[in-house]
Amino acid sequence: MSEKTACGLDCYDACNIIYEDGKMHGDANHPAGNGALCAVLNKYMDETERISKPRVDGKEVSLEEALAAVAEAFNKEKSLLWRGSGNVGVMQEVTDLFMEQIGGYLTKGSLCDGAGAAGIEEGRGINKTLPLEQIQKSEVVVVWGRNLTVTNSHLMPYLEGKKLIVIDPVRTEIAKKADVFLQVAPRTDYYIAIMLSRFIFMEDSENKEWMEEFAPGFEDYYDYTREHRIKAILKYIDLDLGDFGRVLNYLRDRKVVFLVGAGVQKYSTGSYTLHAIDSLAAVLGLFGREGCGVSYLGDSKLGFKNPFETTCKRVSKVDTEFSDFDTVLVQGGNPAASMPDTNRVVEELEGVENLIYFGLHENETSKMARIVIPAKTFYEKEDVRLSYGHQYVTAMKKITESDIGISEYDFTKYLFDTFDLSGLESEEYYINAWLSQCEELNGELVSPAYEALPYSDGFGDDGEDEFEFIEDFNDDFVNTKRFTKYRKESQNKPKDETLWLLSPKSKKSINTQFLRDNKIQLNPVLGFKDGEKVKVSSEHGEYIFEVQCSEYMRADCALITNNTIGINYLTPSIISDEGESACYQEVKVKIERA
Ligand SMILES: Nc1nc2c(c(=O)[nH]1)N[C@H]1C(S)=C(S)[C@@H](COP(=O)(O)OP(=O)(O)OC[C@H]3O[C@@H](n4cnc5c(=O)[nH]c(N)nc54)[C@H](O)[C@@H]3O)O[C@H]1N2
Ligand SMILES: Nc1nc2c(c(=O)[nH]1)N[C@H]1C(S)=C(S)[C@@H](COP(=O)(O)OP(=O)(O)OC[C@H]3O[C@@H](n4cnc5c(=O)[nH]c(N)nc54)[C@H](O)[C@@H]3O)O[C@H]1N2
Ligand code: SF4
Ligand SMILES: [Mo]
Repeated sequence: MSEKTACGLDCYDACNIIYEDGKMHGDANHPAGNGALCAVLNKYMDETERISKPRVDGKEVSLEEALAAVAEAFNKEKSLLWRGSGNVGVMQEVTDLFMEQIGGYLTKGSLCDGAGAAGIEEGRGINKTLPLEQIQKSEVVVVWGRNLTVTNSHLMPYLEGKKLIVIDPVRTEIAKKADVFLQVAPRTDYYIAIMLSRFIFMEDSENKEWMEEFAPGFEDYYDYTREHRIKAILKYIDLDLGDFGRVLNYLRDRKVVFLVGAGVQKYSTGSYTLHAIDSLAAVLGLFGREGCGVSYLGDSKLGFKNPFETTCKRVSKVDTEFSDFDTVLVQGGNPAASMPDTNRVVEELEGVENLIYFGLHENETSKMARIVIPAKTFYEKEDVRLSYGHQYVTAMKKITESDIGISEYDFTKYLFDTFDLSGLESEEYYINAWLSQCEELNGELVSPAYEALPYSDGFGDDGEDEFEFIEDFNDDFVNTKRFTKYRKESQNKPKDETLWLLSPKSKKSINTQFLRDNKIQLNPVLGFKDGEKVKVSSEHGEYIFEVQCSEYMRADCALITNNTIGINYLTPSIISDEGESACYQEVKVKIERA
């Protein structure tokens, strides 16, 4: 007997999984997979111990007792649900319905892709997903701040035979395969996109015909690009005209797809960067054309009517003031490690009377919680998997049973029953509410927002708007006083000794789930040795890491993957200009021998 489900982990690919004779394997027929699952699923997930027993005040108790403690905690005046993305199935949101009933709070904003998504909305109105078949039909692929072989590996077959441009501060695996690789200074992508637009206008390679119909503001955008001084900017971004020339050779009159990742937008200016990249794509006329487009983390729920929509009040997910609440339910997340500015977060969480952790694994947050509720894994419950990387939707079937834990639906049902509330439909009702809105394409379900050629009619909700070019850029970070302290300390030295801190994803984890790390990657010219312990500090905090020398790094960057214990002691809890997003990389760090 075989059954199909989908991987529920937070990942672009949303692989389908076949369960056959007690074994799991990938679905070779699924458009977003090649039959192979990744090492995270095959190995690291199995090796990670799950929480098997509920706890209250440090003591193991029965599930009934733990749930009773949860109910009592929700009798308090002010409560908050802070949900992470440990499982991205839609049923995670069913708990919102209970929060609505008790007048509780939810969060708004994003630890992930919110700044970039806001920039996309500025230009296009809505953030539609670029279908996989358009990537397939392209001639040139620009991988821009997306670590494809690690975070989106099932897209690799789509790149075969294509010209490849990679823009990244790190010589990643995908960069090594590139026809052109720009090892750029971090946080300069806005300028790169503007300069590329400017050069395209200068050499008359712009797609005027397309712009006249869909983006008539292009004359103003041309003027805007001309306000940017070429010489000064090239110096600032550390690139020369030859670099731009090599990229332009591939962009002219080709079918081009940009695969933009989270890396370019972990800054206060993240929205401007995506808006500038989209504006570049518009100059080339890449929207609505076969084999062309910009792919970013799409809005997976676009086009769906969400049965879990509520009218709850919301507080920021990025700098959440947990201690304002009597009861905080952390579901599917690990804020004590994954949120920026760990010193602040831990202090805030310590101020919560009833911290409830509802999750699978022991982590920094579960250790602080007064009540711990074990969850079911995505193999053990019914759900629906949407994707931010492609258009396909999969019904997640329950394929294994376990005595451990409780599903989000059953948890919610328990609370509705205990509080004597009405209005919760059956689990099946909600599953169907999502699945019944999908359409079918080549035997697979696809999102109701699916269009073969997004934006071919135009932009905005109804496709009747024009594309809006970027027309301003606010940056109060670079060349301001924020780093005076660090600059002063290194004043007697010839140059700024602080390094940009990059924190991309790891092959061995999904965020803080599964294998954790303790390394910092540094270019050997900085003089540190492999295995050496260093104290890394920023204006927000400090932590000790172990050096791993890497020639693939720029000398002005340090890299600590986001599964590394202690990383977020270094990061700021500031919020992006647009999109209410975290700005993990808006920070420079100092390295000293520990
Ligand atoms: N420095 C730095 N920090 C970052 C980032 C970065 O780039 N740099 N990236 C950020 C990004 S993009 C993201 S998305 C966030 C992610 O941060 P979080 O959303 O906090 O996710 P995780 O830290 O992976 O924690 C997920 C937890 O979910 C639980 N879980 C898994 N499956 C289930 C389930 O089915 N039910 C329940 N109830 N629980 C489950 C597991 O116990 C696991 O510990 O991290 C952010 N943190
Ligand atoms: N194995 C694995 N897969 C995952 C995850 C995981 O934890 N592990 N997490 C999932 C989640 S939650 C998300 S949001 C996605 C994110 O996946 P991606 O979009 O790939 O994002 P990151 O891994 O954060 O970083 C991508 C690249 O951006 C580069 N970069 C950093 N700063 C800059 C910059 O200023 N400019 C440019 N051009 N590049 C820069 C980094 O060096 C890195 O190579 O991955 C998902 N997939
Ligand atoms: S983590 Fe990503 S690549 Fe791995 S099986 Fe899940 S969806 Fe596929
Ligand atoms: Mo994410």
